[in-house]
Amino acid sequence: MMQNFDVISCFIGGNSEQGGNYFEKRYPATGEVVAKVVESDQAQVDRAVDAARKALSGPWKNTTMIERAAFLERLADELEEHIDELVAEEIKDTGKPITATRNVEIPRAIANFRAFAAIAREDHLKPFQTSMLAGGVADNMVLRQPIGVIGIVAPWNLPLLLLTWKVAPALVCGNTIVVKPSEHSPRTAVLLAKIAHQAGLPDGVLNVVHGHGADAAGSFLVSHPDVGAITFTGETRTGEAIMKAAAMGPRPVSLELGGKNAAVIFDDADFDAAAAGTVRSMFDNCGQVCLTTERIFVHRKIFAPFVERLADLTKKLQPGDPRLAATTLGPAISDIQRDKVLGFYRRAEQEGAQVVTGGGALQMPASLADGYWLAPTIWTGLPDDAEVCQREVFGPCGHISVFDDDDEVVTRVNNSSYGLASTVWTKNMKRARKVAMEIEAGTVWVNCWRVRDERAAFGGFKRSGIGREGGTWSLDFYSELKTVCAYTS
Ligand code: NAD
Ligand code: 6OD
Repeated sequence: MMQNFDVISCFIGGNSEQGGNYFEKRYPATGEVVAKVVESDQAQVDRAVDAARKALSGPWKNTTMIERAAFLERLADELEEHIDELVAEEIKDTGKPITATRNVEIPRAIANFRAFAAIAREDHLKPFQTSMLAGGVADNMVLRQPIGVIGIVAPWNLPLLLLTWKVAPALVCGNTIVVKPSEHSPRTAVLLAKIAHQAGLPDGVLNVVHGHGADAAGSFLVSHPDVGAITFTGETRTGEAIMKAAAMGPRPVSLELGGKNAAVIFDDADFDAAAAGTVRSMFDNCGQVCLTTERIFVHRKIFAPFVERLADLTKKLQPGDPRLAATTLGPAISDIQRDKVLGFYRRAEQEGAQVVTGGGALQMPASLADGYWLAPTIWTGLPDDAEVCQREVFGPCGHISVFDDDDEVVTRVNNSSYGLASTVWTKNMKRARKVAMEIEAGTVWVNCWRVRDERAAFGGFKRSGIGREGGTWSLDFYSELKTVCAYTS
């Protein structure tokens, strides 16, 4: 049977590399084993880091930021040529619906290269002139230099999008990279590395290893002493383990972690837009986006009709074969994730939740019956300290609470250990501004959701992360800043 599987290899020093051990990868929509993936051991991770270290003194060393920006644009062109393949590979790993993958996710992943090319071109660090007591001046020039080998540990929910968000700025700053994609989504990382190599990236500049996280390839990578900085997107608890590993050195670490994001719908909101936007923010990617709304606060005056509208719109979601254009809801990434989410569903009901819609697994037609399908679920009636109002579920569900006034709702939104994102729906922009300033979150959307400009800062307050990505914040993370101070006369 094994010979029918795709074999997903590593990419090290410009070459595909097999491994001694493999693990099985299943297609989430059907549960079938569709690939075997290399489980990189310590020696393979060491080889990848060594290849990246050696590449630092190869032809890549002599490139300028402007040349690297031009390469990023060339790479974006090449990726566009391969868009169908990237879409197909991403779907095989994740079961994402094709329409969103083809129209949003993969194009946005490619756009990260164009965005960081533009950001690099516009980057100019300010010089300072110091007057010397003895006369004359010294010119202080602040310059960027690469850090060295960057270790990237990536999640499975938006695999290529979140990976290129790190690879693009790391490359434009002149670093070399070892990526460990999630064990659930290994394909597009390797395809990216191969396409980049074909587009002219020198051997060893972008390497990919595979495997699991704890006590496996992930931890081998982040604890490798030749990795100069570590960037991670994933769960908060994993972030804690990665930060401990980064302390050895110590090395800089960037952590984009979990969220328990709230939406606030005021009674003066555009009702239709708020309802449609909230449903999208709850169920996009089957709720598997760190920015997903899992807590919804609705003003008492519109509570009943709003809950009814959310339920109606939720029932219109179309679960089905991810390769069909009409499908709008895909499966969970794995049986473990599905069961974890079903555990939350069960305990919410035990805590007294009223199920407005959903509440269990989805019964699918025979061809999809063994996939990891979850009913999109809405609850009401729970207190703010209930489990599903506090812990990140990372599934297609959310709880709706009623509120009466602005100060009250801000306090309740902030009653969370997370602080990644929030959404506010109101036509009163003065109110929107005040509430946005008071909400403890790295991003607050007003009358929209998940609109992102790559030049803006992105990251979390509280347990949602450390550091910011985006624009020059990414350039700062991926470069050493050096001041050259020259006395000129
Ligand atoms: P995860 O933390 O389980 O895994 C992420 C990556 O870390 C995987 O590649 C995994 O193999 C690796 N890993 C796990 N343990 C490790 C260890 N001890 N050392 C090194 N690497 C290790 O996260 P996930 O399940 O892939 O993603 C879901 C979580 O990620 C959710 O909490 C979600 O909110 C969060 N997330 C956050 C953002 C953000 O931008 N803030 C984006 C996407 C996902
Ligand atoms: O959509 C984005 O740009 C983005 N950064 C999403 C992060 C999602 C985390 O799961």
